[in-house]
Amino acid sequence: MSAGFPLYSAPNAATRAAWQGRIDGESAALLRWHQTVQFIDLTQPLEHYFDPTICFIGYASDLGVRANSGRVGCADGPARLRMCMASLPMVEGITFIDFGDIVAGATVLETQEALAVAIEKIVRAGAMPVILGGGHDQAFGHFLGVARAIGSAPACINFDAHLDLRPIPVEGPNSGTAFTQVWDWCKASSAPFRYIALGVQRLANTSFLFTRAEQACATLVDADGFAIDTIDVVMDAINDGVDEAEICLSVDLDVFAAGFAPGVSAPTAMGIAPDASFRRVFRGILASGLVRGVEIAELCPALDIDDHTARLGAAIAFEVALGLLDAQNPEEDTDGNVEMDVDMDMDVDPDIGTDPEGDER
Ligand SMILES: [Mn+2]
Repeated sequence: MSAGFPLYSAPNAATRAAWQGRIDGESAALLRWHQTVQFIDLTQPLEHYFDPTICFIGYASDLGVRANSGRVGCADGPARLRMCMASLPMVEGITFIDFGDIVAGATVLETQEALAVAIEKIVRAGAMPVILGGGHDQAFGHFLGVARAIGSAPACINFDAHLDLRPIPVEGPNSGTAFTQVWDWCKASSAPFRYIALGVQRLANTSFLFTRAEQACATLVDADGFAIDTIDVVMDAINDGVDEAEICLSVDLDVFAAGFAPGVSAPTAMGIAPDASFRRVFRGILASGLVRGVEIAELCPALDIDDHTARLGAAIAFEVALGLLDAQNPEEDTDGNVEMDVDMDMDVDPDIGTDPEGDER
């Protein structure tokens, strides 16, 4: 803990212990994330990161899930994600830093504010924060930190079975209210609320919540939208919703079907698959170069089966690293399918699957 950085826990022995994994050698071509990740105390002055840099910060709190009557345990999510990311192969050109964790305070609001302080500092230093969750109440801290750093309201793109637009109870916010908080913040700041919810489940939200989404002028793509032949429609919808703003990108792991993501507070029977359709959309968003922060939310290790959900979260972090490279080098179309137009035109090439490099990863 530190004055100015409330509820912050700098990388410690447990943080380092999580980053253990296979060692094939020390040459660049053999390295894995755990061999190169740096540990930095966020309370220290940061250099400016001119090269692509991913900064992990854990949101080790399930206060919001508890307050939302969900199954608790996601406070252990950050540690498990680190363990599953440890042996991922190095992505050349990306620097990885672990800044430790935000830990739960007395209230959700206080914990969100602590995250916002950390995110603002990371974004101001020119790096890409990747929040390791943690309850989805983290999304408001994420938004707030980015908004303060860039001086405007970013768009929120949220892969989630749930709309997370619940009214805020008198007791305070919870894991189902983060985007209501963003909406309220935007109203209070006379800023547009740009909310794009992807993979939304009809059965996971009451019609009251869909009405609220309509009132908020949110862009919704339901789970059926994630088919290879509808990606261009999804991309157009995202483009329209983002409206050239900078982006906070959120992945609530319960957007995926329970078979892929059992280790979440609220599993989704018919969720989307982490397949090529999802990956093309996810990469397309990152390739825009407008993403200022990413979060992986709601991993609950105690409910997981053989780390399926934790590994999926780690795989998403890997996609972020690849996407960040794509965003840096838009002319090098390593993906092979998504046009990386810096004008935020994330249309998909109609010749899907014809590029021999397209399926390499
Ligand atoms: Mn959520």
